[in-house]
Amino acid sequence: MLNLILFGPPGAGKGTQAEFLIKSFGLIHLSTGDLLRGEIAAETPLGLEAKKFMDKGELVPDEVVIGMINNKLAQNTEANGFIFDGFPRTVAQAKALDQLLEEKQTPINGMLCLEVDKQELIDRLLNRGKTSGRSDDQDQSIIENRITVYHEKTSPLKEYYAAQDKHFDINGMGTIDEIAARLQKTVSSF
Ligand code: B4P
Repeated sequence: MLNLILFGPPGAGKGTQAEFLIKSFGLIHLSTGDLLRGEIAAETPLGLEAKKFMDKGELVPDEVVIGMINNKLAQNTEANGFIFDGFPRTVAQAKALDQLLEEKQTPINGMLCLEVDKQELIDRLLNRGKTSGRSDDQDQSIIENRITVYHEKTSPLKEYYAAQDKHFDINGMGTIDEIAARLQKTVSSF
């Protein structure tokens, strides 16, 4: 059983690199961003609520996101492990995840934090916004708010996982293949 967290600011390459890790290690991908966008596309009450926050670049309330992850874990009891992409994003979410995994006796093995310069993040997201249709990628002020929210609410999680000896910084600058190789090397050591 291997449980990994892919961590980093918006545009750091979490979704991109998750695809490589899933193939290499046979894990189930749980991206809260993708799950929320699925709820929005299906126009569910949860999606309509989440959209109000996502359109402004704010975090969706913890209880909404934790409930969604809880459901997905319950639906995948036979999995080899999970890659949590974009989750947890607050200390409350991290504590809830630890509790859910403790019940299954399958703790997090490592939290992999992709480090990328701010201007590179903005360039990547504006570039994706040209084709993705994601409104949160099309406006520089919303992107900058997402990066600010990351520094205020999400980056303190590095200390949370460092205290458990589970925090690993990965250089997220360079080509997608170069970064995938760095991640692969770290995960192979677990
Ligand atoms: P997410 O969907 O998680 O979006 P993200 O942070 O932008 O990361 P993503 O994985 O999509 O992008 P990537 O860096 O791979 O979250 C969106 C919103 O949902 C949040 O703002 C929040 O409102 C809400 N939300 C999600 N989870 C939540 C939670 N747990 N709690 C509360 N709210 C939550 O890639 C970005 C771009 O860079 C892509 O176009 C990619 O092709 C490109 N790229 C990647 N690597 C590259 C490289 N090496 N070189 C050049 N380009 C690269």
